[in-house]
This record gives sequence, structure tokens and C-alpha cells, in this order.
Amino acid sequence: MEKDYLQQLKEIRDEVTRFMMTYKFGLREMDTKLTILKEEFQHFHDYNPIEHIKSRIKSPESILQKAHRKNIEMSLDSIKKNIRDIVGIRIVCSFNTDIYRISDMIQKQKDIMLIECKDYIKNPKPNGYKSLHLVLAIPVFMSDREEQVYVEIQIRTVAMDFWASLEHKIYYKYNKSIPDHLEKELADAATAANELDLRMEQLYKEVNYIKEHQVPDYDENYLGIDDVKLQIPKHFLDSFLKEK
Ligand code: 0O2
Repeated sequence: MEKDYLQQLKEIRDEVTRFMMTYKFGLREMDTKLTILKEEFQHFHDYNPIEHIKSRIKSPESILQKAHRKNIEMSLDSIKKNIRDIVGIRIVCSFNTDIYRISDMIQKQKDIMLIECKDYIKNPKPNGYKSLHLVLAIPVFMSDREEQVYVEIQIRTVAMDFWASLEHKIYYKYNKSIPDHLEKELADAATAANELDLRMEQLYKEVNYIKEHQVPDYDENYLGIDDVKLQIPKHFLDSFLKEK
């Protein structure tokens, strides 16, 4: 009898370990994809839209707490289906446009399936929260099977992230009921963060415009074609024009 009980416990432990491992592998797959995007972008576009990435896997305890809180049946199948943020990745970018660019690049990958998209940038939460949330399913190949793993990705700018981290701290400090005056301050701060995002992006566009239209330095005896440093001797062009 005791042996049966121990055997059962061991089976449950193995099942939970296997369950958690699939999420660990799912996170690794997604990490690799993001690293490739980041490095390739930096190399070929001379620009990196990703400032930083943070990720976490929910602990078994907080998965169970969430299941309990949301009235989800306590089985691994049901948890897998209903709790979609066991793997959470947060991508912080410089500008608003980067958010959608990264989201498109991720969604275009053939083995990734978009399960849900919540756009809290186009439709911010009443408290001012802004971020793009994607729930994706990605395949994980193991020795004997393939599993689809849900991954939640939050994409936001540095300013949105700054605001959200502070709001998160205040929310928990006041036990999920923020005093009215702080709520108002937070809403104002969200507006300021949004303005900062718009101004920074505008500045960036202007700097880019100047860079693109800059006349390169050249020797007065040479004519520069573009900033690829291809230059033509001026006398060569003069004689060419005279002949015409
Ligand atoms: P943590 O500690 O960051 O993981 P659900 O995911 O089912 O619980 P919901 O509301 O359907 O709930 O999901 P949604 O809207 O996609 O938001 C989930 C996550 O987004 C939260 O996870 C937060 O990380 C973030 N988020 C959503 N709203 C806010 C907000 O008003 N302020 C801040 N700071 N973050 C927000 P968790 O599990 O709540 O927290």
C-alpha cells in the first residue's frame, strides 16, 4: 500500500517535471528566435530595435495559485490550455514603431501561431497601461513527441516599461487598491510617458533624415556620388560634359 502511494507520488513528480520542462524548452526556442532577430537587425540595418529582453517561467506554486484564483480545473491539461503566461517574455524597444515591427517579424515565422493579441497601445487600459501582448504557440520537439507551448510576449517602449514597473510596485504596495490621488498621478505620468515616446520618435526621425540627406565630405577635385565613398575625379566629368 505504502509502495503504491510512493509510486504514485513519483509519477506525479515526473509528470510535473516533464510539464515544466516543456516550458523551459519553449522559452529557449523563443529566446533563440529573438537573439537571431536582434543580431541580424543590428548587422544589416545598423540599428537595434530591441533595447532589452526579460523573461521568466512561472513557478509551480504561482501556477497553482493562478489556477485556483481563476477557478481552473486542477489538471495539467486544463492548466496548459487555460494559463497562457507560464512563459512570459518582455521585449523593451526604443520606439513605438519598433513594437509593431518586432511583432510582425515574430508573427511571420512559419512555426509560430498567433493565439491572441491584445493591443493596449491602441486601446490603453483606463489606468494608462500601454503594451502589446501576444500569446503565441510554438512547437517544442522532444525525444518522443512534439508539443505546442504557449508563450506570452509583452512588447513595449522604455517609457511604457518604466511606467508599468512603477505602477506594478504601487499596485502591490497598496494591496491592489491604489488611493485615488495616486491613480490620478499615475494617469498623468502615463500621458507624460506617451508624450516622451512621441517626441523621442520624432527626434529620431529628424536625425535619420539629416543622416540620409547629408552631403558627404569630398576632395574638391572629386565628385562624391553617395556616402558609399565612391568618388569620381572632377576633371573626368568636366571633359565628359564638354564632349556632349
Ligand atoms: P505579472 O507579475 O507581471 O506576471 P491573466 O493574464 O489571465 O491573469 P489578463 O488581464 O487577461 O489576465 O491578462 P493581460 O491583460 O494580458 O495582462 C497580463 C499581464 O499584463 C500582467 O500579468 C502584467 O504583467 C501586465 N499588465 C496588465 N495590466 C497591467 C496594468 O494595469 N499594470 C501593469 N503594471 N501591468 C499590467 P500579471 O500576472 O498580472 O502580473
